[in-house]
Amino acid sequence: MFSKPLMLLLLTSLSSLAFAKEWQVQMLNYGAANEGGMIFQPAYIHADIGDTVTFIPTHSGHNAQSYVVPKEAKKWKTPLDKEYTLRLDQEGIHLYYCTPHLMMGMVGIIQVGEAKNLSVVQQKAPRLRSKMALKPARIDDLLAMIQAP
Ligand SMILES: [Cu+2]
Repeated sequence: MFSKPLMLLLLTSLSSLAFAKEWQVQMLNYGAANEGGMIFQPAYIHADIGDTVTFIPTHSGHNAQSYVVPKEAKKWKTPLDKEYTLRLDQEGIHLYYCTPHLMMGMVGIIQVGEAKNLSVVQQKAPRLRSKMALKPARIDDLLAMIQAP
């Protein structure tokens, strides 16, 4: 049998390596009854470093494009109507939108670990919000879900 400290060590390394979570975000023409049209689902994710997020083109005509990314992360843009997997290797917040449907309020947030770039997100969000002719309150709701330290 393993000693207790060794067991703890094994469990710790397993939880950080083997159990990286694979998130999925559906790109939809309509959400639940009270959510309205053109929506990412889920629109807010709190992930850990090492997790992945795959954008699924459940309905056609959508993509996802970063607006703010964590400090050391690269900007990203998924091709229209194609599945795309994003690896989350930097801590902080990704604020993103659907290029064709920003005007209709199609935005999302991925928080990776701690919200290290929260001040940048708060500073840049109003400009994105000003382009949301429909459902601008969606971005307020998402910003309110961010878990700050
Ligand atoms: Cu869209």
